[in-house]
Amino acid sequence: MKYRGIIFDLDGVICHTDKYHYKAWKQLADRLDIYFDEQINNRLRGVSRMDSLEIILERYAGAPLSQEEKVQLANEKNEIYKKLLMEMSSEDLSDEVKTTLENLRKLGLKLAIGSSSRNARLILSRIGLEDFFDGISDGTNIEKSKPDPEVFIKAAAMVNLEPKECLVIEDAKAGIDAAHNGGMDSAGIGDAADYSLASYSLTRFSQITDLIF
Ligand code: B16
Ligand code: MG
Repeated sequence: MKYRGIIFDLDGVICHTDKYHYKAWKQLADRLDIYFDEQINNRLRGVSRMDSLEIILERYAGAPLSQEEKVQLANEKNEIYKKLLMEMSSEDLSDEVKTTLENLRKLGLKLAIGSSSRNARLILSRIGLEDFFDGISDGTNIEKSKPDPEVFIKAAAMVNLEPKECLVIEDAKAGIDAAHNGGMDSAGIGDAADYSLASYSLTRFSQITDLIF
């Protein structure tokens, strides 16, 4: 086998939380009278919460905000987002993703999460995967967010593998950059499928199995 472990991004790869991020940021943006649309929301893919807020605030015309006020705004968005996550259930895990994960496990591969989200464990529990992965590296155990490779290097260490023994699956260009910066192969899916820095391009999640040998 070419790899001994697979590191999966969470949002946009294992499941889809974009619509909840969108609704929560939109509610905050409306309250602050900031223009926000789906196109701006797309720029938030894979980006940390505070960096996402900075993107939203590019169109803010009010008085300058202190760091403390920014943290409060990010918290406000997160509370709205967490309430929306309660709408998620095991039905938000597709049969294709579930079956592919089970097949990869049967091949003896270590399976880990490498997500920027500080809500990764909550999301995994909503979709019934809280105990499935061999390692979960997320926004709670990193100092630098993607495109820094820290989240993936820590995920590899959690499953006792060298980064180069792992394949990263990502839907965000920042995530493909992170894998590249960590010297890891990556497969782009969704928004990152056509990104030139990705080692492979996926049109379907189930194609991951074809990349192992
Ligand atoms: P949170 P991923 C990322 O997750 C999302 O794609 C991105 O939109 C979000 O801003 C980021 O997590 C932080 O999320 O506010 O929950 O900590 O794609 O890296 O799994
Ligand atoms: Mg993602």
